[in-house]
Amino acid sequence: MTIEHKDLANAIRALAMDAVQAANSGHPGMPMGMADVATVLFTRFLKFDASAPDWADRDRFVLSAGHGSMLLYALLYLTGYPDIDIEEIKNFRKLGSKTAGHPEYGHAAGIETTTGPLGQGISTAVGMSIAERILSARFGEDVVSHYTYVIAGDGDLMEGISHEAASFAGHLGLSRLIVLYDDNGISIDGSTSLSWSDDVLARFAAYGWDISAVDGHDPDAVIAAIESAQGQNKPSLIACRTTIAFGAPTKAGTSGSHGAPLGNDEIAGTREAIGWSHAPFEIPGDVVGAWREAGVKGAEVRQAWEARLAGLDGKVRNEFNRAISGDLPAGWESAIQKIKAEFTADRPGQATRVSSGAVLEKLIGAVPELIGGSADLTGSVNTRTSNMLAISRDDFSGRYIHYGIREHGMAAAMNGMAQHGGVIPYAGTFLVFADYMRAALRLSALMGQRVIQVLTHDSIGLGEDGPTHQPVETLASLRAIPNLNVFRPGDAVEVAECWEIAVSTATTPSVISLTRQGIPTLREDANSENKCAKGGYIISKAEGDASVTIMATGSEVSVGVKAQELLAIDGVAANVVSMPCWELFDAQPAVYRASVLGENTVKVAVEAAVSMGWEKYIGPDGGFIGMSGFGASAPASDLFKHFGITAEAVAAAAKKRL
Ligand SMILES: Cc1ncc(C[n+]2csc(CCOP(=O)(O)OP(=O)(O)O)c2C)c(N)n1
Repeated sequence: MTIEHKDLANAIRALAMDAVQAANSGHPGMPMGMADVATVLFTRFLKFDASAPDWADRDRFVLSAGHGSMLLYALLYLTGYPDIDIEEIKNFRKLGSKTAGHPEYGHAAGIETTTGPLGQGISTAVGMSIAERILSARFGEDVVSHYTYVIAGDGDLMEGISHEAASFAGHLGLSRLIVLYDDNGISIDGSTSLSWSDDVLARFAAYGWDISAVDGHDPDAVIAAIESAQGQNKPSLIACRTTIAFGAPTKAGTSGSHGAPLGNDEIAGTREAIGWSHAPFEIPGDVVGAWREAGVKGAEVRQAWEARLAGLDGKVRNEFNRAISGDLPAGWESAIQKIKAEFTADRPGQATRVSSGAVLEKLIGAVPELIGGSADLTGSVNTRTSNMLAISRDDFSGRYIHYGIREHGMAAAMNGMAQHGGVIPYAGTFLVFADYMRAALRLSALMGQRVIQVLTHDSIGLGEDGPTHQPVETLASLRAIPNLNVFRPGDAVEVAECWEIAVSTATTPSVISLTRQGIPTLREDANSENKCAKGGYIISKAEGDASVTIMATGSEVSVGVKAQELLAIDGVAANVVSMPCWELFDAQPAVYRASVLGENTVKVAVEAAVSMGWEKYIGPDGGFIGMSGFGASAPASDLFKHFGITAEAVAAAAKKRL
């Protein structure tokens, strides 16, 4: 029997409805509606080899409408990806299975990104597409030339982040980004007309995208649309008009099929309607066979690519392999050593954002895969070094990205760049605007991506811009995110050390929180030991046995050192602990932590932020000097006095407890 398109698509439909029914949970509608489009994409266009899921020049496929995860799991099973067998499909959404509720990044080979929060997937894909262009400019079209395909739903395109991301993709003319929009007019509450009347095609055309609309159940129309999209010099949106839960006799076209099992009667009716008589989880051998052919088709293309890679100049090839693997260039740390030595010799009294710029001046030359950027605050966050050229739609050979005022889109794009591999993205904005990127930053942490956020103007110390710009709760809220290293370096040397950790930490994102205002250099030593790597350490030791431990981060470390001097005058010995990264400190052995914090000392913490979290270090009886509400607009030095964040206050808090 010849296998037709309809048989291939129906295999997806059957697996989706049966797996959701067995799990008694999940979203059958979207996979059933988009089965035709996905079949066309995976059998005709997507460049992949199921036996080599990590092949560097594969096309990327992002399921932005991640609730339709059964679509992806069915595709991975049918095309023969090693991680997903029929047992995994049967165990959909069960504890410990690879087929989790939303396709979680890293859970199984073939899953490019997790897209639970709507809008993130399409925005992440923009970053993947940027990375592809950057690497292509660096290593040549022969070894880097692939598409990024996205399936996105109404929900993705309603979310604000998709506006930022699509606008930026249009600006950069990302011609290898092709979005297949599941235009089914249905979301959870019912018809999308309840809340949405956008002209989506006109919107994307206005962003500078190529647009088209097709019947998503007509494979020939989908084929023609993708072929046309591939030839454009801009990103493409193909609106695929589909029926959610296509084939279901009463639930097709209704929101009832969006996120609940169809039920046994409806499933039986669907089997009849689509002409699929096989038992649940039974896919006829010839249908699986036809799908598996699609899964191996890319092997030849991959081998041809491997031959091209092998033909490259040895140095270039090694460099390509190194960058893609995520390993850093040999000897890159000497850039950090050099700048640490300069800082300890010059002892600058500058803002840590300025020190960060000086670190980058050295680092950019040493680590060619670092790609910088900012959300329109380049001069304030010091992320662009003197030699960096900006990337533009005509030239991706630069190393700097002007993301525009799109913090959320920027953070998502950075996730995509990191996931793509071959580049390490860092970018800056003000710390208080971390809230604008939070959902994407949470995913950086969840997915374990090496992205580095340079977040400056990190306290009332920014001064006159006032409380709208002065973060008080932001550090605490970022520290609450698991697997995110929040660095707040206390002087220039610590800035260099925190950068060293951030660049070399492959599976944890970093926030580097930096001051606007000048602060003194405290560290005397410039050897190769990275003291910040332990998260916290005694930066200034008391003479004699300490009865007080003062803990601080960032600009308040020098406040702590002054308080130490005041206490010494009164005969009180205090150690000052700099705690640039709580997460790293908490990961140290208990003995180390105790040796730093002191066993029976009075504890006082000082940080120009709210106290939340400090309890774990200062205990119920310790002192905290910081903020308890929002800031105010005034010169920084007046604000520190006004809010009582002074050495005198720290010393008094310590003495009160002795
Ligand atoms: C940021 C975010 N908000 C809300 C949700 C919950 N949610 C999951 S799917 C969905 C509706 C999506 O509608 P659509 O994209 O049209 O999908 P379809 O109904 O076609 O499957 C919602 C609100 C989410 N996953 N992410």
